[in-house]
Amino acid sequence: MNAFALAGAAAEELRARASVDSFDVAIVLGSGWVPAADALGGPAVDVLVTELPGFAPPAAEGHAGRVRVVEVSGRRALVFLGRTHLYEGHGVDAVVHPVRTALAAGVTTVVLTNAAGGLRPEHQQVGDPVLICDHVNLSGANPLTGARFLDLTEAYSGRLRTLAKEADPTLSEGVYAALRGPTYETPAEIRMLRTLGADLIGMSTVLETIEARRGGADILGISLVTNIAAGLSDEPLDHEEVLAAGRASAGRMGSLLARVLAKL
Ligand code: 6GU
Repeated sequence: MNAFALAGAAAEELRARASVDSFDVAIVLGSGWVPAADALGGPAVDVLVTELPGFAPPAAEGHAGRVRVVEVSGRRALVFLGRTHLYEGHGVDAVVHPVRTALAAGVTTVVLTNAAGGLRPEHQQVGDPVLICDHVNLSGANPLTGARFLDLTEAYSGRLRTLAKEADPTLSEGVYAALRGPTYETPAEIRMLRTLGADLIGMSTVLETIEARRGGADILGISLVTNIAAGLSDEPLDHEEVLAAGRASAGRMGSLLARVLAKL
């Protein structure tokens, strides 16, 4: 089965499990955001990705590897708890499969969240959510390989960013740069990325954004600053710190998402 047929089959299975014809919005929760899922409320139906066609086996990490069907603020949402990263080695199709599945299930708005390193400690603090206004794709991959040109002038919807700022006026905006990982950057790479105009650094999101734009969805991207990048603080980086920042901010992130969905 080709990648799009697999996504269609996964969407069909989700429709059947949830007994609904269509969904309004997809939310992809990055590692820092999975603890926020419960703050979105319920009642919810959880489906293991291992029971859906085309999903890569989840990397062991908390309660990742599930898709939650839940109504939030009157919107039917598909919430992906965790994602597949390019560095896991399953390829680009596996990385964008949740987005393809959501599009096949009728979604027209995609909220992509991630845990990111902050490159501007002057005005970013650990635990801050930041709206992604643009990206730099340094992953070395692209889901449109083999296809043709796509405009990305406003990949992250200005309308949705305005809605998010109405929900939380303290939100700032930043440019998200994605590297392939899985190593964190060296201090020299961080200096390079600051020079390139990046404000946030991570290993996800950009390929999903490209695929969602291909499908015509509007995208809201939100990074949770979980650490200050290498060389900009005295702290060495470790993944546990990234997850802990997410846990500490779960309530705030969950209510931010619920308030944004109410405005869609
Ligand atoms: Cl500092 N770098 C990358 N590539 N990804 C991250 C990160 C840093 N912090 C959270 N995710």
